[in-house]
Amino acid sequence: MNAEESMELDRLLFVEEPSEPDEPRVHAAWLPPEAFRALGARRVLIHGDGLLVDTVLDEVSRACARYGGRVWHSPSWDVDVDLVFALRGADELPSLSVRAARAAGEAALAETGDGAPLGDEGFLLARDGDVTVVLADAPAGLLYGLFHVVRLCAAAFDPARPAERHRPALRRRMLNHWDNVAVHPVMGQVERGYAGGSIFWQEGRPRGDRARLREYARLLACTGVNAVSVNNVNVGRTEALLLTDRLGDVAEIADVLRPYGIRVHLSVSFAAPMILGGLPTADPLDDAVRAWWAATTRRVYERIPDFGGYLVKADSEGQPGPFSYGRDHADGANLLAEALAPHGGVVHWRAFVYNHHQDWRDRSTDRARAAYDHFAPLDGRFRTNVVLQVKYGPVDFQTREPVSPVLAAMPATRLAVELQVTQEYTGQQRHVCHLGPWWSEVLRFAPWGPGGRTIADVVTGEAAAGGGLVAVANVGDDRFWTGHPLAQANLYTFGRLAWDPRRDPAEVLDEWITLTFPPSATADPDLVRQTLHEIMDDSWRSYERYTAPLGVGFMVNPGDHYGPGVDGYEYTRWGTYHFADRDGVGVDRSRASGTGFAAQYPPYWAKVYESPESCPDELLLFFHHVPYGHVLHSGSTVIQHIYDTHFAGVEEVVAMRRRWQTLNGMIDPSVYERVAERLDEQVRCATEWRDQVNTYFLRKSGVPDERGREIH
Ligand code: GCW
Repeated sequence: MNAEESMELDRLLFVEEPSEPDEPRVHAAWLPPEAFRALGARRVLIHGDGLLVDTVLDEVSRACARYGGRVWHSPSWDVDVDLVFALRGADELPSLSVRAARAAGEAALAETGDGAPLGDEGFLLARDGDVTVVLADAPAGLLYGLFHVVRLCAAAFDPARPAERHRPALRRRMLNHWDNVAVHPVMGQVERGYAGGSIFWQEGRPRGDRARLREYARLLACTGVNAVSVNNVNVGRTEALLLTDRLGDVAEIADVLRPYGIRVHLSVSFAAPMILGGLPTADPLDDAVRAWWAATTRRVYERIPDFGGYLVKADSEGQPGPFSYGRDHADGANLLAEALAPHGGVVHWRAFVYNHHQDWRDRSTDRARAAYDHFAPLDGRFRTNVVLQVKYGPVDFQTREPVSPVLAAMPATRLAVELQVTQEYTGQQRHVCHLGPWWSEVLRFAPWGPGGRTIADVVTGEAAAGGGLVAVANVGDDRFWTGHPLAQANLYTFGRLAWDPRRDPAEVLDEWITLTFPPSATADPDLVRQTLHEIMDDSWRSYERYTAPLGVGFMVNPGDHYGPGVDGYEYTRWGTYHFADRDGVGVDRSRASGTGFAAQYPPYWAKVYESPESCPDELLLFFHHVPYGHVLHSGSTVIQHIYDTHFAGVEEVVAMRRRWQTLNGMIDPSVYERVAERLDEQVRCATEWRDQVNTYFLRKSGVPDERGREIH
């Protein structure tokens, strides 16, 4: 690519002119100006009023200014248009074509679906002759309709396109930022953040970069995310103040995110009445404590009328909680829910509660059991505005875990699944590890047995009253947002799966590729698309192959959780052990001879997981301690499987790097370079994993690789 071409690409793929000449520009991620070309070249009418309608108007105006289209906002004269965005309740307009388009939309609406309303966020897209029409009942629907048109590109104007209606399956689609306000001495500005500093906070103060936040909001709105918590679930002293003295900082963020339909939530400390209110207790049944929460919450809503609610990590890893007062987690969550209820707010209460001072000698305590043991007995006790937020697996965001049994055990509770977009245990945004297929597997899991209701059904709930989908965010102040440019796809995919958890992740990835690498800005779009699929589609499985085997988990370096540390956690207090010895490896979680965790599942899976014979290979070592010679369903022994997958995993990463090199000169050079650099690191780190894991097991077992490859 020559300099001129490269400048042209820059223009198409980056937003925001830098204020200083050498300041890097922020990558536009999946909303490069070029993605708006088809829309921006049209004559567009926007009809309706409201903050989010203004956002649509602004987006369309910018696109039209760039690509030569025209835009009108509810004119009082007749106009000819290609595209109409209209609120259904808005008045008639004099324009004949607009009238016809709206009528066609209404007719299509009556025909499609079951007559259910479009709702607060849904929209309909239909064609009338040469005109495309997007109808919505509420402004947010028009905004989501706008991004749908962007995704469709020219196809949105295809005369043969049948009408389609869309509404999100899940009401709340939420990101949790583990951003600290003050820099934490160990965790830094962002806990488990792999993309630089926080976009919200910097060394104790708000960052104040409104342009960047607005850009973030529009990226999220395009995926469908509609809620964001802005501070770490580990709430320090400075962070606690966001609820009271520093509420203004939160209000400022809310003001920037609001035009994109995103509500702000806050992580709060359960001890806030003591820390902030000077009370002698935070006992959830104490009247003064209840009054404090009620008054404090009222003040929050006076300042931020559409405030989303609280997020709480209680009695977990040192955070305060109701256990200190002999109360349970229903008492704790209901306390906050009661304060939020008059304002329509919701409390997200995390189920990540376990003993983090375990004795590794004690084989009877099983961290995997903890969430179920604490929460399942409380089913039915939570107020309706409590959402119990459950990590997808019973342990902790591992590359492979069974789905948490809590999700099948609390039919009378609103349940949300918590995913981790930030790649704490999956390569920390230095490795390509596309998580869409993994999340989709979790969401499609049928905890009561094949053919039954799925996790997607659980989080959707009856009449969409489920708890929704939540994820820990992966962005920072990095110019590519996510450190690894390809990790942007994880963020995008999360939002799209939260909108529709039944979607095919490969299709979502394809969507992301088309937006991020617009075909019109690429010399060989098919090669780019195919190469990205080849690199990313199976990258989570490659990661799994070269790291901890067969669901045993961890084996990472303690502290930073990056790179191999096979025995890193083996003799610690954290409850994450693999128990490898000279004869075998794995954790016996059966009912018959182990910790009994397998019995926390409904009968179908309890039975499958109970025996090493029926347990799926990929989870074998999560549920069972087996000899190295144990034969898997694949036909391989456990030890040979370990060797084979570790060799294969590294080869796959080497192939990824080779494939990426074929894109040199074809895409934006800065994206190319950043990914290339990270792939070098991935090859290095995967090799280290392979060699340490293989060597470890060769030394433990004494069983040689049957193919005689080099193990150290
Ligand atoms: O996975 C662990 C992380 C902690 C995190 C915790 C949690 C915010 O290592 O850094 O703390 O999970 O989910 O609360």
